[in-house]
Amino acid sequence: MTGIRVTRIRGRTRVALKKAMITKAQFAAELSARGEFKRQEDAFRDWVSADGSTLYPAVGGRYHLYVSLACPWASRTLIARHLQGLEEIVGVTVVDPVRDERGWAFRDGPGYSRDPVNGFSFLKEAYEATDPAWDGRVTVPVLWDTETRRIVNNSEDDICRMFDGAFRPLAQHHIELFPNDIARQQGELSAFIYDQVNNGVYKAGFASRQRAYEHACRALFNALDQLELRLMRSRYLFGDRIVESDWRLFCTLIRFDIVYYIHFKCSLHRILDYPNLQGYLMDLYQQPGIAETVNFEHIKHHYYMTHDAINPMRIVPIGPVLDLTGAHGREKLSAI
Ligand SMILES: N[C@@H](CCC(=O)N[C@@H](CS)C(=O)NCC(=O)O)C(=O)O
Repeated sequence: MTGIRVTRIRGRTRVALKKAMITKAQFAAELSARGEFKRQEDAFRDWVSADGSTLYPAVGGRYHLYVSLACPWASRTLIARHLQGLEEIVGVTVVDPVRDERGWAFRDGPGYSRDPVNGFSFLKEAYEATDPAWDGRVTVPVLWDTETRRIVNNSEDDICRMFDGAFRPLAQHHIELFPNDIARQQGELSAFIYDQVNNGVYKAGFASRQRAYEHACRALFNALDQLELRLMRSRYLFGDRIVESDWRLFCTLIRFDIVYYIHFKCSLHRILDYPNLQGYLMDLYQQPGIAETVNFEHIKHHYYMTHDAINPMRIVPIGPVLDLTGAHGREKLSAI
C-alpha cells in the first residue's frame, strides 16, 4: 500500500495522501504494520547482589534512581523503595515531567530538579555513558551506579526485585513483596496485569489503526472486569497481604481516570464505575507514605503535554475531580 490515493473527479486528478502516512505516530519505531504498539525491550539488566556475587554489591549510597513521577513503571520502583525503607540507601532524582524530542531532562521545578549526582542535563547522557551506541528510546526508571558510572538496570521489574532482595540487609524494614508460597500464581497474575493492563493502556493509546486500538481496549476492559470480580471477595489480589502485583496494578489504576480514560481513549468505563477496583485503589492510596509518591500534576502534565501525536495542542484537562481520601469500606473483607 503506497498511502497515496489517486482519484478522478470531474476530469481532474486528485491525489490524496492517506492520513496515517502524513501524521507521525507516537513512537513510530515501535509500531507493527498493523498499527499495534510493540514496546521496546529493556536494555540494561545487570544485577545488584547482597553477597558480592555480581559486579554490583549492595552498598548504601552507591546507587541512584532516576525516575519520573509521571511514569507508572518508575513509580512502582519508588513505592518499593519506600516500602523497604531504602530512602537513606538509594538516592532519587526526579526528571522534568514534560519531555520534548531530546528526551527526559533535568531542570529545576516543582517536584523535580537538576541532577546532583552527575550533573547530566538529559537522561540520555546516562544511556550514552553506558552504551555509546545506544539509539533506542531513553526510558525511566534507571538505576545508576555511581562507582562504575553506568546504568545497572532500567527494568522496573528487576529493580523492585533487587529492592526486595539484594538490598534487604540494608533496608530499614521489610515487607515481603514476592512471598515464596505464592510465587507461581503471583508471576502469572503479574504477567497478565503487565500485558493487559499496565501495557494494555499504552497499546490502546499508541495504536495507529482503529482495529489495533479496539482490540487492545477490549482486552484491557476484559482484564479489568476479571480483576473487579477477583476483588469482590478479596481485599487485595492475594488476600490480606499487599504484594508487588498490587502495586503494579495500583500504578495504572491511579492514572486511569485522569489520563488513560481521556488521553488514551480507554473509555468504556472509568475506574470510578467499578466499585471494587475503586475501593481497592483508595485503600492502596491510603497506605502510609503512598500518596507522597503520587504527583497528579506531574502525571497530567507529562501525558497531555508530551505526546504531541495524540494531543498536539497540549491542552491539559482541568478534571476529573478525584477524591481518594474518603472511606473505602474494604477493611470488612479482611475479617472474612
Ligand atoms: N521499562 C518499562 C518501560 C519504561 C517506560 O517506557 N517508561 C516511559 C515513561 S512511562 C518512558 O521513559 N518513556 C520515554 C518516552 O516517553 O520517550 C517496560 O519495558 O515495561
